[in-house]
Amino acid sequence: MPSAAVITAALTGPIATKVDNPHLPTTPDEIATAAADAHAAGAAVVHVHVRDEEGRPTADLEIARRTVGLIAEACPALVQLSTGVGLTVPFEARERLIEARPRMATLNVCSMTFGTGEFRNPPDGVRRLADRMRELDIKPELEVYDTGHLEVALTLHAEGLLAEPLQFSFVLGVRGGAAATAENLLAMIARLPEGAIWQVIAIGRANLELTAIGLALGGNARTGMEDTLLLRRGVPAGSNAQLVERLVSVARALEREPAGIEETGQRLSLPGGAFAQAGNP
Ligand code: KMH
Ligand code: ZN
Repeated sequence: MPSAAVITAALTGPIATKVDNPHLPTTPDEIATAAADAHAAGAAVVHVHVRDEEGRPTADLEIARRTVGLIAEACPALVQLSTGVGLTVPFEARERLIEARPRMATLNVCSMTFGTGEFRNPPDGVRRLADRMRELDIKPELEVYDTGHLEVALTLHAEGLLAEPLQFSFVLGVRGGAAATAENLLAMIARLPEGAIWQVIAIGRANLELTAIGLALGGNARTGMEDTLLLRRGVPAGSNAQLVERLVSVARALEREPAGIEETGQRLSLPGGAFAQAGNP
């Protein structure tokens, strides 16, 4: 029988603004409300970027702490804080964000060209961040934008910096990373170690198709206004919850029920159990 699919809602991201879509949540309160609605629609995990008062991506620890706390008050969804933050924020500020003590956080394993900018993830910094995540019992999601990044992640594992099960996001369609094609996805899946957990993050037009292919192949799935502002071609998303509802219906059509919090915690071997209080040191 096919397993349940862990659905992640990427609520905000670093790039879009309310001008692009007025429903984009940007303040801690808006993000917490969007998290609760996305959770009610079927998301077990919420992937969170925070913004400053001007709406710019920030690694401000106080804003992150407030946001993680408000989400924990609003719903039991597992909080995955982005340490990718945004291209304008230095790595050394980004890595401190995990001191806000989310249950999960992203670990971008390589530097790369990212669209017209640069995404800096230096090897020593990545190792330091992975080490600190282990110390704090924060589950890393390994962000892999190309096949070479996957090899670096496997090296980190071989060095003892990552606990099993390894959790991967295959990010496809960033200019500077692998293109959003089924062939690229299959090549990456073929290199996964036994027992690894994975999902597709497909940027742009191929978002829904590649997410569906990922689900059909046994992966988990992510949606949300970080990845797409459109419900379908020409139709802006009215909320993150609407995007989650759409993804849940795709998953169910493939006989993949959305995984609940407890099952997600077990599948990811989250330390402290699925319901350990988010935001607590
Ligand atoms: N925004 C995506 C390209 C992160 O936030 O650390 C990947 C992502 C990674 O969500
Ligand atoms: Zn992100």
